[in-house]
Amino acid sequence: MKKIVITRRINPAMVDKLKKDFEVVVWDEDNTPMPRQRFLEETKDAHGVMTMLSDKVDEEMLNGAQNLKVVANLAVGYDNIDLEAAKSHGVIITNTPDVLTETTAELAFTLILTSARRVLEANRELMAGEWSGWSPYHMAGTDVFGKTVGIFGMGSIGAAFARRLSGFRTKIIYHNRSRSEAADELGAELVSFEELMAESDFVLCAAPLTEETRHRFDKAAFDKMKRSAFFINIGRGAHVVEEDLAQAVRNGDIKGAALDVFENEPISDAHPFTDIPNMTLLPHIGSASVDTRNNMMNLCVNNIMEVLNGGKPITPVR
Ligand code: 8YV
Repeated sequence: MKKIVITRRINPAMVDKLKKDFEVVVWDEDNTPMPRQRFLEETKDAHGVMTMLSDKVDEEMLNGAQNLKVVANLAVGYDNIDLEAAKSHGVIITNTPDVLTETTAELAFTLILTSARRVLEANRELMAGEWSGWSPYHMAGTDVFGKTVGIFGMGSIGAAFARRLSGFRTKIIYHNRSRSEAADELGAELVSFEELMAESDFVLCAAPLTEETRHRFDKAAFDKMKRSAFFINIGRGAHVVEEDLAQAVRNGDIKGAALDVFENEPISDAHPFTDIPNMTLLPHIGSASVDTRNNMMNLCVNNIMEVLNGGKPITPVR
């Protein structure tokens, strides 16, 4: 029987589906990944693997996994995977595009409004019993309507986010490797990185991580932003030089930031971001709705089954 390794607890119905035809090993501890050593051990004789972000699929792992045919990554991003190495070992990599687009755009929208309207600060004040009364500027935030929103990375998530802005009468500008048809339809304007940073009241980073975008948001980039502007990141933490962002927010060079992703996840309460009040921080939950996570798992399971049954992957990474 071919063996499949799954590095997290997933929907049991999907494990049962796989168990009909395969031997399945699941790391069944909630919220913790299969430890690296165990991952290397278990994948030695595996034919298929379902991974998440923190599982590194690299030369070391691939060298040890001689039977491996397919790795299904439970994410649209695949920066945890060495694609070149996978190719040279003849291993197919799949991801989960499309099924998470709308859910992730909703989280981006949640972040923009939460930070603009100081929702977490206001909630913390109330919960701490510190709401002492009403005054005109008490917890006064920033309007989103009528502002300029800049999107870095106009892929499907960036476009789904931009579509949601239509009721807010915002001007939308974007920076992308190439012109986007979806953005054109929304009347969004393609601009340089410098223009994006300088003109936006809200900058949303929704790009996949590449070597060109790694640490793109550094001091020089934040220095270009308006002092009244917000930075929002739902892409990858490594787009940002975190120290530079912390400084920019602390010094008041920008108004605030909202982040769902960090360079080294998970972060703890010792991370410098956690004592900055005008930072909205979430534990990488962009695609975390039950429906979407089920759809993502289902797509991974189907990709693995297709490949191991001699068919073609449904959503291969190219
Ligand atoms: C994943 C994500 O759920 O799809 C991505 O790239 O960042 C999230 O949707 C997360 O990475 C877990 O693998």
